[in-house]
Amino acid sequence: MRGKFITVEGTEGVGKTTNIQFIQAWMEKNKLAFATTREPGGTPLAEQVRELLLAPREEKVCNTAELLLMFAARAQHLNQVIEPMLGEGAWVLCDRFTDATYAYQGAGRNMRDDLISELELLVQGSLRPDLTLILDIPVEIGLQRAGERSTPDRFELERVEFFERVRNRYLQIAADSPERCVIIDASQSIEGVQAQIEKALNKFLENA
Ligand code: Z5A
Repeated sequence: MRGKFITVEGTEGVGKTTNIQFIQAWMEKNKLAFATTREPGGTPLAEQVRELLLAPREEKVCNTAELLLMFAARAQHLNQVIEPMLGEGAWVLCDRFTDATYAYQGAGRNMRDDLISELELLVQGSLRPDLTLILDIPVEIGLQRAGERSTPDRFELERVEFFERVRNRYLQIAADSPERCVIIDASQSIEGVQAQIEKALNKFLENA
């Protein structure tokens, strides 16, 4: 049987990394074969593209180049990791996927949704996540959390308004796809956030 594809999304510092560890433990507890991966990245080539995308640089990266690099990394990741794992029956847990492109390149960079959906069709065909957990938090809190943790990458150097647009798009995606997306209130304590995640995962597993 084909595996399930679960993605975790949200704005900066929302706690994806922290909670992906919790989801891994939940999968082990439920004896599910799974692989954890991330975007951009997930293969040696795609990780190199990630480095290109995240490194702060003096040269302005044009929006089209950024969008194409995201989908180039995704094409490789799908071909080398995601599709084979799902085909073997493993669940795939992915830190960000195409919802991030609609949120960051679409809403953040003001790129047209129809261009993104054409690339989505080219690269993914009909593949979409089975479940997407959208961790939601006021932008200032997320940026504060992320800032305390590491030096900013090229995206984290953006203004607050950029991340407000990203956050609003994620909320819109959740409203448009309620059968796939669950919003998690990530402003709560780590225990509170993980209780919400566990509830969503248990419900998904019951129906899987
Ligand atoms: N990007 C894009 O533009 N288009 C695309 O299509 C894709 C990506 C796929 C890299 O993503 C960048 O790529 C991203 C969008 C762009 N922009 N940036 N930057 P990334 O996912 O690798 O990077 P990130 O969003 O910055 O994630 P992050 O910095 O790794 O943050 P996080 O994983 O969400 O947070 P965390 O490390 O788990 O937590 C941050 C801190 O908060 C840490 O100290 C925790 O201990 C703490 N924390 C976590 N939860 C809590 C709670 N509940 N209470 C208190 N403190 C907490």
